[in-house]
Amino acid sequence: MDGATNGNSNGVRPRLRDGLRRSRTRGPRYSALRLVRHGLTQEDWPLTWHRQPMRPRYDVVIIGGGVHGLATAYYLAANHGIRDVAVLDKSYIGSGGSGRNTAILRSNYLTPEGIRFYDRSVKLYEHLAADLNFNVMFSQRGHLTLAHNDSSLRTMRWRAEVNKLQGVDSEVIDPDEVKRLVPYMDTSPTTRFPILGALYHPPGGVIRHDAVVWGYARAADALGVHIHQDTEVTGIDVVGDRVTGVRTDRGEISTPVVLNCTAGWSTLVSDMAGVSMPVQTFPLQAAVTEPVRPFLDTVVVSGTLHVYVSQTDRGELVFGASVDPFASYSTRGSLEFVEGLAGHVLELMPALSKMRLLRQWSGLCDMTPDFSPIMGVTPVDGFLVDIGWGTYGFKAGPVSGESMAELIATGTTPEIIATFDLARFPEGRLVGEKGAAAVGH
Ligand code: PYC
Repeated sequence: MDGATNGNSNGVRPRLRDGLRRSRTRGPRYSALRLVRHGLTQEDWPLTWHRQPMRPRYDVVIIGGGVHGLATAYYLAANHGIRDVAVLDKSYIGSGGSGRNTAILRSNYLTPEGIRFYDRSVKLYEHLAADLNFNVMFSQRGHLTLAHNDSSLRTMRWRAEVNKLQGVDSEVIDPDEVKRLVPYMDTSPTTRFPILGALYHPPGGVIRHDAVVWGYARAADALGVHIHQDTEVTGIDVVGDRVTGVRTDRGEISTPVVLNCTAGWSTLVSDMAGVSMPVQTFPLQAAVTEPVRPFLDTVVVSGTLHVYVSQTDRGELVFGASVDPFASYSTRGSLEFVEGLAGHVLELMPALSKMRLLRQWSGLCDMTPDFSPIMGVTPVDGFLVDIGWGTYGFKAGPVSGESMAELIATGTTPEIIATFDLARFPEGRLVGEKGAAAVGH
């Protein structure tokens, strides 16, 4: 595998390397002292990121201003000194999957490759607030995946063993221990779906997803990256087998490197470069309740009941389910979802029957055949992808950004993402992660 330029070293990498500067230029730092000063002087805070004029040329153009696109831009600038980078989003940053997911982080996957990859992401998330000087509110409160039958208990044991071998903290616990962690859970053996045990993953938790997007945007902007919101890509120019630029509704940009970091529209964007992807897009719905006093310390997932729930710092319960059972680009909520969700939540925690839902929403999930992403080079030189993120994209933002930035800067695919290449589909090297998806699909 040859890296960013797909084996073609004609110009892109040397030029990018020429611009390599390692200093980590930062904008004004947030600190308690600044907070007091701003309070006293009533000065305006500086803009978190800036609206820049669009240049006719960039070294790298990233399509998609979610966590993956912004993290890639940040690591290109911070780790490799590549700052002539544009991030384009057809709407506002974080308006896609990054602002619509249920913000669960974990690394308790099934395959060694998947576990190592998501574990690196959790590690980067652990230090993100300090790295970005932005409070991303990562709360490592533990993550429980319930098993309601023998076959899921067997999968939990399998995952626990592979996790341990990879150095990731996971173990199977019994219903009494589940009850200790979640006192409101109905763990009695007479329920319709009795809990036989659970995979407990202490490093898992939740984060403030918008803060992650804003933190990466602020840090990338401070390093010279241009973030262009409301800028829709309408075409990708390919000459011979090499990318030469993108067309947008605000004009054309020439560039030797285009990275598709879109979720939900990844096939449409890849089609523009003439690269077809084994991806189908499904809506995924979620909902949030009114706030109540804190009572749920862990993240709870039930694959059998197709539900996951966590409590925010404000006290709301955040719920999600499996993807809708039909491919679609619709982001409308449905009554069927809310009815099914409520029934399933009450199977687990009957005491919640009086809680009221506040809001529901939906996002788009690009599902691949093996429930693993597609990352790396494509048959078009300079056209790279970081797509196929199903229902697990947000948790992979930092590691994806770090590795895609390395690929672009060095031209070599980092080992940690090598297994997620596009070529695995024709070559039959699938990385089956369905058994570790949050819920059944
Ligand atoms: O994979 O942890 C997960 C997840 C949570 C919600 C959707 N996917």
